Amino acid sequence: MPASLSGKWEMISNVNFDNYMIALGISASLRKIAAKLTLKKKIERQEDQFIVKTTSTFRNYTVTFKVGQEFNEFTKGLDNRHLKSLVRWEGNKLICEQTGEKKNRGWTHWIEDDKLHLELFCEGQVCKQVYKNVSKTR
Ligand code: ECB
Repeated sequence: MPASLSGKWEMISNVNFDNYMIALGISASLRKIAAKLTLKKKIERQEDQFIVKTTSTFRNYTVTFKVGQEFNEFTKGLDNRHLKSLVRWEGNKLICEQTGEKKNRGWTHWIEDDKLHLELFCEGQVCKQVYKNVSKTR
């Protein structure tokens, strides 16, 4: 059973995504497309280094970081902003703070009941997504 964030995941719920995208300033036409997507995550971890790939039939987004080490993030294909991002552990939650033009922006990942949970937040809006594990087991 998946006890870590690593593996392949597929979205099974997505709450308040539209308001999160509005907070990011995403256009109505793009939000309409994005709202219909079933997002997938592939998370790879080597000690303190993570690679998080978010994929869909429309666009993909990859971020690579080391826990505790600030990095420059460019949200290419999302809201296309330049951020200073920093990821840390808080208990079993992996928390990213994304500093830039938008206030109170970031995300939190954790495992609960063998599901990958994600909160995406921006300027007071919180989008809550849950992913089921689709890693091949053999
Ligand atoms: C990669 C799929 C993007 C599909 C939506 C395309 C356009 C809408 C523009 C912006 C919407 C904002 C976010 C899209 C939602 C998910 C993309 C990744 C969110 C994220 O920051 O995930 C973190 C935590 O897993 C790792 O990058």
